[in-house]
Amino acid sequence: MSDALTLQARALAESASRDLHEASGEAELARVKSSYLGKGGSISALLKQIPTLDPEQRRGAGSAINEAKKKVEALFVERRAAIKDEALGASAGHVDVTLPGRLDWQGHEHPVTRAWNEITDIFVSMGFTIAEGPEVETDWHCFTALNIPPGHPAREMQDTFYVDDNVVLRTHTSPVQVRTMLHNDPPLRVICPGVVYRRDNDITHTPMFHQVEGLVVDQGTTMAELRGTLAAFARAFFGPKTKVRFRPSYFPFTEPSAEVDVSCPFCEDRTIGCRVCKDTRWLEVLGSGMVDPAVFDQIDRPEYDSRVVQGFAFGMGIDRMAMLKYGIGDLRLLFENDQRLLEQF
Ligand code: 2NL
Repeated sequence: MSDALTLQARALAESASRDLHEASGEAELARVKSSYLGKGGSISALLKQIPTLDPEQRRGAGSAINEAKKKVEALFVERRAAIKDEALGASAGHVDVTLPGRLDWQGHEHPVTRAWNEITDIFVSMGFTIAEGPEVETDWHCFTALNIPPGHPAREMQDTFYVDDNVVLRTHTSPVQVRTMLHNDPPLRVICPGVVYRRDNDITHTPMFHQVEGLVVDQGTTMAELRGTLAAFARAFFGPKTKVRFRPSYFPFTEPSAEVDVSCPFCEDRTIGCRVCKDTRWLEVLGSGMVDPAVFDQIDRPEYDSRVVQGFAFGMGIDRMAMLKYGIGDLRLLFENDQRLLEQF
């Protein structure tokens, strides 16, 4: 009898070992374990028979059954760990297609780029063409051709970055218009957007900034055309209700010259406390004027005879236009590339 139980116990331990090995998931493993060691399990049934044995037979059979029980428990723990490892190993080599995808980073148009494009689009829609040119210029293209003679304050060292005695970083985009006149015949309608440099660095000035200049040359061009063109531009850029006013001014390259103000687009119904126009109701946005005949005289081509052609020209800071239109209060924000600013555009 005791020999029979001992043999049965060993046979059960062996079959349990096979069954546990074949079990493929944790749930099946638990079921196999229970079928041997659970309440109605086959090894448990053997244990229940121990009290029916003769006392001298109990010890041998008892230890054989206990050994079988321990073996099954140990195999179960070992196999459970192996199944977990298999599951991890399988997922490491595969893509979980149910995970949410990683989105591409979205870029943002810089407000200066946006203003640059809006301004040039408006003038292109009026029939202007776009011209660009070098940022490093000769003294002649940048100053002399524009009626700024040697000794004029605009070309003094504190304003201009000199590369050498005759070469400068352009302080405005006017040299592009000079180059355009040297290579193209009138009638001419051109705008020149670009980067310019001045030796200035404080709250309202950066040593590099952006400018758009425009030039029209034709026969019979008048101040009225200048006024109409710039008023139409201001309404297209700031909105149709925008009012414009022209104030007399001075530039070495235009005569007469006029400063253009637009009605403040931020304080339509407001009476006090406008941070943009400081309650003046007007914003200064453009410099302009009729091209000084002395500029045409510098262009050594019969097509630009100052007794035959007239022209008007204008210039504006793109950075300033961006600040005014998008309500950016501090110029330095445009040059810091802080994502929190850029993400708003
Ligand atoms: C301003 C004023 C201005 C011009 C630029 C110009 C160019 C040529 C001939 C005559 Cl080739 N004039 N440019 C004229 C008037 C004003 O700019 O406040 N700029 C930010």
